Amino acid sequence: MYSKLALAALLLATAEARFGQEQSVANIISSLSNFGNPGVAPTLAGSTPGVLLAGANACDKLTLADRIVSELGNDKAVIDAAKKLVAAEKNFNPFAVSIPSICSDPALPATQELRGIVPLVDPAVTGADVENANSATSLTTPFANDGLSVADIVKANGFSNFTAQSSSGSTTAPAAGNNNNNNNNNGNNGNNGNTGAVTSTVTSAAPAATSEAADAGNGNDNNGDNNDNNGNNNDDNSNNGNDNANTGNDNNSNGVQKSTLAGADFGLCVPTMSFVGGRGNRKATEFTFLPKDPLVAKGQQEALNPNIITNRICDQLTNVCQANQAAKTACLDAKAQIQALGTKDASTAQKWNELLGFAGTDVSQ
Ligand SMILES: *[C@@H]1O[C@H](CO)[C@@H](O)[C@H](O)[C@H]1NC(C)=O
Ligand SMILES: CC(=O)N[C@H]1CO[C@H](CO)[C@@H](O)[C@@H]1O
Repeated sequence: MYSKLALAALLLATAEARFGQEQSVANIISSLSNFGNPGVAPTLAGSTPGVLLAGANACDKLTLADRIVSELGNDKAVIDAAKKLVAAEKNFNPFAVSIPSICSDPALPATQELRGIVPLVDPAVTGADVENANSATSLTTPFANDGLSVADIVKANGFSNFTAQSSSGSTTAPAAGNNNNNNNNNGNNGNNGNTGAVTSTVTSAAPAATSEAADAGNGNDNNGDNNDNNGNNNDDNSNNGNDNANTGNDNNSNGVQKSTLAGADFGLCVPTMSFVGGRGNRKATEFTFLPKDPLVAKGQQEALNPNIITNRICDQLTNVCQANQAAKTACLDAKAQIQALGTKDASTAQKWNELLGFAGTDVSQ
């Protein structure tokens, strides 16, 4: 058991190390504040991490790169920043899939200066050395791209170990490597139910949204099962391209940590809360509450009063998370309990997380 935990912790550490790049691209975009209307560059920068998360569509970052140029202009600094986004690595949940997804929409990116650039991929993926060298080259010397999607260009230049994803979200597994797997088509429909069972320890939202040790304890055993199912889905895609398989895939691959509450699906979000000292310009001894998941926290100031944050989290379940009714009901119930409790310390955040099925989440970061 210990070694399993240690392994999960190691995998998380690796996954977390890779999350930093989302923020580094966001920083590059936010440095463009001299361009466009006031406030536009920070808004675009704020949208950047979201399109690089495991749950995002692979085409979203290309659409955002186009927007950066259309809203901030085509000064070289803007183009260079948008290129970095096109070339950026998009996360994937290593517990759910073993290969990245790349956009297969030939219309994207629309901006000519951004075309012919291919993305970085996780160095752990077989073939990544070729792709990552290509990505670096493409920033200065774009590849031939006429009528081609980024996925086409990537493939034409020697890397095919990825899932092609259209703007609408449907996916096609790579042709290579799956040809022997026709038998896996049977039973594919059974995979559609995975949402409830997935207990991935990696949240696509951010490293801060995950509690390493405790999550590892919760989710470990199920991870293996999910990996197997995902394998089947991919194989089925390559053979049939059928829609049922794709639906199943979407549910499995969003990579968001699931609640242990039966029936509660928090959708794209992990609704946990932290209690941290020294946030913003506060003294190190002044502790505040904040949602851990950046998607939930977006636009929210840290608060001394936990009820502000619980209220926000419950609102966000409808606004951005696509949570189900059971999750929303659990949230309102937990909100009332926290209010009744009246405490304002780490135990308050811990209690909240526990009430929503994320017991053991590290509230200190
Ligand atoms: C794709 O990469 C994964 C992860 O490294 C590896 O397990 C798999 O064998 C690779 N597939 C092909 C066809 O190279
Ligand atoms: C079985 C299952 O949970 N399917 C869901 C997959 O995701 C879609 C879109 O979010 C839902 O509509 C399905 O119910």
